[in-house]
Amino acid sequence: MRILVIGGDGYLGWPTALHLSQRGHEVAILDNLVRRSYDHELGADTLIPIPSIHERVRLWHQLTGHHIQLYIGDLCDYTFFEPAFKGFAPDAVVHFGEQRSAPYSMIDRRHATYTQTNNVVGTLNLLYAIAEHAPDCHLVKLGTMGEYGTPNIDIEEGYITITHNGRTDTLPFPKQPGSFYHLSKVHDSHNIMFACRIWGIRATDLNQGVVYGVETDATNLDPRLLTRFDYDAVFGTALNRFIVQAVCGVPLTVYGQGGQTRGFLDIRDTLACVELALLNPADRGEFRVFNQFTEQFNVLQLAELVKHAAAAHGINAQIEHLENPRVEKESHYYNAKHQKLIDLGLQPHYLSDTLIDSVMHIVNNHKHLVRHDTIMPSVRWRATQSPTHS
Ligand code: NAD
Ligand code: USQ
Repeated sequence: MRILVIGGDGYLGWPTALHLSQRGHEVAILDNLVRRSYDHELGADTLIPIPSIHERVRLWHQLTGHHIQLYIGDLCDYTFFEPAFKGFAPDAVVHFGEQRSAPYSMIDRRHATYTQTNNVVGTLNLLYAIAEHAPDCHLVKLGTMGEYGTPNIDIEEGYITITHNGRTDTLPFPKQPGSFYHLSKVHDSHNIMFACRIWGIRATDLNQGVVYGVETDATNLDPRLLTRFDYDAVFGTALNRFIVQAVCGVPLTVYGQGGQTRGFLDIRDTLACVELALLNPADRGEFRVFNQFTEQFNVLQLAELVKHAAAAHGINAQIEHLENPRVEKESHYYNAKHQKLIDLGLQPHYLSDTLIDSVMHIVNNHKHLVRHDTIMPSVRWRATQSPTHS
């Protein structure tokens, strides 16, 4: 297949592009490298240094003989994107290319509007390009489990069958997202569903949980191929952050009671799920939703798992309950279905001490690069006193 990976310079996009290239697909990466600019803005950096995207692709070619084509530019700029899309003529597109941090979207008005404009307009451009130039192309879009929020009922995979006043219908599952970022994903889902209905596009929305881990088969071929690793309070995600904190002797930053339950998955399973979606495409006109995670944990359980794994290395990690900077339920019912990818053949990598150990090992090798001032949360959901200041 000819597969365009949008956002292929990011945490998940880069290893996915390598994985698909290794499997013999013709892969192109399209990215405007804005993720690297967020780091400059925030004074943060990936813990694992990453070469430029041109260097990465050159190295991949040297090591494996596989060529990855590069398109550097903005998905939101249709004068750039349309010719790039037509030139590559993909059979499938994997769309990772969005601003993906909830705290970043909550910094102020400017960051909220940037996030929603970037994400919603980018996806709309992609939908138009598919409809106009490659109507058979399969869109595999990275959504998020956070679209659903934490309702007091089981979460289904995309749709729920409801009987109301004696009539029954199958409708999109209700959405109660927890940040302007998560809301951008909800808007995307509605736009994609509508495009499938009116233009007959085929699309799979992968409502992914929180990803942890670093290494994949392809990136392990050479240390310079490793993907980025974020641990700062804006872009770092829970488990990755806790591991860095344990290695650095900083208390693990559990927000509030830590009862917030989420779906989690190993980065290797992200790659496997995307590949399964690509190999089993949606039908024309179908908007398919898969819940993409393998296990549920609450935040305190995760911190305790890290504390336990750290003890085996002689580290006495402390857990600190910080005042929660977010507005979210800290104790709630959570039972999300995640059967469809298993039915397609997913064999999950469950979270284990071995995985935590291997991430700890990599983190330890880069410990001297940790920027301690980026660890504590600074973005607060309710912080805005005067919404006109930005
Ligand atoms: P990331 O920020 O590391 O990568 C995103 C990439 O997209 C970056 O390289 C960035 O430069 C690029 N990009 C952003 N806007 C663009 C634009 N307008 N044009 C071109 N390129 C653009 O994020 P990630 O962690 O790899 O996540 C990828 C996707 O998966 C996101 O859509 C995210 O919402 C989703 N997701 C991530 C996680 C997670 O835990 N990391 C969990 C669930 C869902
Ligand atoms: N949390 C802590 N301490 C920390 C960091 C986070 O207690 O130091 C808590 C948060 O309050 C939240 C939970 O851990 O309850 C998850 O937070 P996170 O930062 O790990 O993940 P989140 O903000 O939900 O976002 C990440 C990705 C996003 C993706 C989402 C999947 O950044 O792109 O969409 O995971 S999901 O959570 O299923 O919506």
